[in-house]
Amino acid sequence: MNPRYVSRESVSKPKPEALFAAEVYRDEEEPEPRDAASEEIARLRTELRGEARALRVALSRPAKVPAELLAELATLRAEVSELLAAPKRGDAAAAAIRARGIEGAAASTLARLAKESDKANGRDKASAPKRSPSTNARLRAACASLVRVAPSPQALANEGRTLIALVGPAGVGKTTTAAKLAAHARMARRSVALVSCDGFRVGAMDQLGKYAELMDARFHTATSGDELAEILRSEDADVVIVDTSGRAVEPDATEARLGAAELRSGGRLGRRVEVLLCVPASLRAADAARVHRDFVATRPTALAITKLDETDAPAGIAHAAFATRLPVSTLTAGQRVPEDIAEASAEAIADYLFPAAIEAKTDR
Ligand SMILES: Nc1nc2c(ncn2[C@@H]2O[C@H](COP(=O)(O)OP(=O)(O)OP(=O)(O)O)[C@@H](O)[C@H]2O)c(=O)[nH]1
Ligand SMILES: [Mg+2]
Repeated sequence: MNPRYVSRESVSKPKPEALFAAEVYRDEEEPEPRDAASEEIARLRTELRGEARALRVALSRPAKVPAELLAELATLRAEVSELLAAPKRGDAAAAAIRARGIEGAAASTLARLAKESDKANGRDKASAPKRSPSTNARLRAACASLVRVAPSPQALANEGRTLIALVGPAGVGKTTTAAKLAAHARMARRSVALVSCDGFRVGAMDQLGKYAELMDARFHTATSGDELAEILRSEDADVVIVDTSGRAVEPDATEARLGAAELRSGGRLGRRVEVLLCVPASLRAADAARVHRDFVATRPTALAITKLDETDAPAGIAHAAFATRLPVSTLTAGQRVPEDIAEASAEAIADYLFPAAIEAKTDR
């Protein structure tokens, strides 16, 4: 594990009510759509109108507005406003962002944040002249506004009773991350119970059961929401880790119970609940919103970015943070259990998205 990435000091506390840093939400008058973005804006607007109609219909019924719909609506709104503020081509920061594989509204947001820091710097210069930061430095600072960081469940598990659940698409590394977290908790002398909800894929329960055996952890399987709730209520291990299947979560799925008020409200479970939405570092912008929608029923609390070792341009960090508004708490970069896992930090995320090595290329 890289010791640079495990410092608790560099990890800021999450602010549940603030989805992004304040500057991301700055109100501004909508300029006229520019040619390059107008087609995409028109498409998103049509989609947004459709979502708004569906929302009105849902609101007119006594039933609650589905969380998936609200999540999608919020993403679409943010995408439209960011595309309206799309930067000009030829802008050095925009070119660097494209070169790192960051697309869509996440790219526009980063470019805008970098530009804003430019203006602020210009004002600074008038009063106290100093060398302006490089494009790379401005982009690294912009990353810190776009991608929030939350304390890792790895650290939280050492402090009190914790439930950590891993949700996300198939094959992204949920079970491996569960095993890494379990191993770290055992190394910190915490008692651990592993729970598998994955009765879908052949051998999935055995995979987690084998890890439980190796780590001297209790092991449970849950095939329904009721079974899962019962296990979570009765299990007294310090750390309970729930592994799930990689399918989109339907309301009657076992893992849908993770988002239920009976487990989440007012600490009724008697433990801190962390639901990690696992996404690959290579996640494309177009897929990030869908991943959020597919797993929002489990009410994720943070992102775990996996397979950072498999790409040189881990734009998925920016795409997932933008689409889900969740902070990043966990980074995994390899298959080794327990070594290849680290707590997220603003510095590590900036290093991945805009490494110092590209400074010379992006500098003005
Ligand atoms: N390179 C790399 N491989 C990883 C990482 N995390 C997991 N893997 C590998 O990815 C593959 C799938 O990992 P799993 O943990 O089984 O993924 P999963 O999300 O549980 O998969 P399903 O249960 O099928 O949805 C395995 O070969 C893991 O060793 C990582 O950070 N980097
Ligand atoms: Mg699995």
